[in-house]
Amino acid sequence: MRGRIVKGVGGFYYVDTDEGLFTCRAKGLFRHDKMKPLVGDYVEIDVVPGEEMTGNVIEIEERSNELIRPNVSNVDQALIIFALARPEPNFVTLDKMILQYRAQGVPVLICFNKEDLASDELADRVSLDYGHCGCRIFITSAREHEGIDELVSALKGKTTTVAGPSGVGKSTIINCITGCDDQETGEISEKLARGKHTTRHSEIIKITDDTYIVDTPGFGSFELFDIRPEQLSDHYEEFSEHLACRFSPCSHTHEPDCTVKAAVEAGVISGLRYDNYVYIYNELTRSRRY
Ligand SMILES: Nc1nc2c(ncn2[C@@H]2O[C@H](COP(=O)(O)OP(=O)(O)OP(=O)(O)O)[C@@H](O)[C@H]2O)c(=O)[nH]1
Ligand SMILES: [Mg+2]
Ligand SMILES: [Zn+2]
Repeated sequence: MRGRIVKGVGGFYYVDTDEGLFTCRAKGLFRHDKMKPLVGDYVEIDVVPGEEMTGNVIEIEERSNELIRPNVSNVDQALIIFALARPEPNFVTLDKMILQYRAQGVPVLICFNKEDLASDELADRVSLDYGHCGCRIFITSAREHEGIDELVSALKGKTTTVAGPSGVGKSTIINCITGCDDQETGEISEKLARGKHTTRHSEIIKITDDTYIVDTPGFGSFELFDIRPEQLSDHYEEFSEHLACRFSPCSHTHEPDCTVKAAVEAGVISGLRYDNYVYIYNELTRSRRY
């Protein structure tokens, strides 16, 4: 029987099939070729006779892609969710996430949630700063059900994984979309204004027959890998029209007659995005020395 792994916990894989949800093991079959079943995998299962809704995963179909963070497969796009407040957004982390997915060829949507807790100025500013980064932007309040309909229409017919720090409202937004309270959500810690890592395992939720969203655990920090500093600017959509620098290659950090820097000074490229670019560039350059 064919199905899709919707969740994996403690060696068990929950496989959604036409006949319902089967609890499966993988029986060490994949240890030889080091292929671990992932949430998102389409698989073939053998039903265990005489036991209720139990099976074994015997084959994993070829993946269209495999994300590292979160570790899920066969996704069409990533929905990065940040809160405008509680927790405060870290834009360097956001930019690293955008870079990581773009480098993997995964289209990115960005959702700034908790609009109800933020000033209009902040919502406007992030819309401007991220308006040209090549990702669609959504401003939402899951609490007040604002902006959710636009988000839903961007998910149609696709498998979307959410990603973002703990406590930004990933599970709350999914509950808002499905209209159920199935995903567990957790209050922000009062003292630190941080999430408490409420979601522990990635899980696919079916919105309609061909629309899926993956709830994922939030993270504390996010580090880039597999991007060389000299490739970094390739992933900045807003730089692409301003690449007539005197030096080639140009790192766009210190060289004279850099047209990227000129565009920043003219206010055409967001200063926030550019400053974060320089920060990330320097970080990648430093880490390469060791
Ligand atoms: N004010 C406000 N609070 C929100 C909003 N969305 C979510 N919250 C609250 O933020 C807290 C964290 O929400 P969760 O949905 O658990 O966050 P999460 O991103 O899934 O967190 P992890 O599972 O830990 O990664 C909960 O108390 C939610 O009620 C919003 O739009 N506005
Ligand atoms: Mg959650
Ligand atoms: Zn330059």
